[in-house]
Amino acid sequence: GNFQAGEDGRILKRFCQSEQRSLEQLMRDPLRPFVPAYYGMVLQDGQAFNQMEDLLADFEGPSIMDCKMGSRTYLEEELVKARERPRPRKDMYEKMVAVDPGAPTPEEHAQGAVTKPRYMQWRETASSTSTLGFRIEGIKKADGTCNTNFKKTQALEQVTKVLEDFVDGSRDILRKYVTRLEKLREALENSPFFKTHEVVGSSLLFVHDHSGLAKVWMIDFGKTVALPDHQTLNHRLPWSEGNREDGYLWGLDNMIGLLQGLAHS
Ligand code: 4IP
Ligand code: MN
Repeated sequence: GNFQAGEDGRILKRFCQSEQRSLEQLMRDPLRPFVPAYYGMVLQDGQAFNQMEDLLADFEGPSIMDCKMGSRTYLEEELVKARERPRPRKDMYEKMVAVDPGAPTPEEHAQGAVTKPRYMQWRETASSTSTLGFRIEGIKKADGTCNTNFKKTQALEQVTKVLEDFVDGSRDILRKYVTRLEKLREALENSPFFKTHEVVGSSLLFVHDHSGLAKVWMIDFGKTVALPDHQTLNHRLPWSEGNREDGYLWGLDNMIGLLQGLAHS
């Protein structure tokens, strides 16, 4: 797996250069309160890991949700690579057919394979990534139930129901999540790091427990990359190839609106 037990209050995640670069810079950015504290690279049995804060440490029997943010989930460079030298992926074809046997084109069925951007774009449109700028990836609740079967959770009503179930209808928890997300949005809008980085494939980790503690953090920076000098992103504009927009804030606006609606319903 990607993770290994760390020291008390810390976790070890398989080393990734872009994640390290991002976490190092985020430690000196207004976003610092919204990302796991970074403790540097460590070697264990010849394997490299990024050591970071265990975000679950302060919770008692937490309920956890992972939402992948943004309207695009692959890097532009992957699109270029796939165009120059298409690499048919059988594993991705199989993941696609398992969810929707009708999704591949006749050519793709004949090949038994799809390219990575094709798979990633299909995932975006089958889920709420394309329509809302975020998607639910997984939920583990305090009662022990676990669900990662959200690949076709797309419609607003479906997403809403999942969020409501995640908090067991608690207005108190919803209000705390909204407050935290509004502070995150403010930090994002004031963050030099965010302005100058394409943030793709990054998630928001929602955690709450029965004591009423509810927090959200940004995690997963493996596909967060710096823009060329002097280029900045708006994070709300639609993506078109070359502009590198990621739709992160568009997705966050939608998420906050949805949770606010639930909190006041
Ligand atoms: C996965 O698809 C995720 O999109 C991964 O993204 C991606 O890893 C995988 O690509 C892809 O197979 P499913 O979630 O539908 O299984 P993330 O890590 O952001 O969740 P990358 O490499 O893009 O980070 P491959 O090429 O690693 O298989
Ligand atoms: Mn990844």
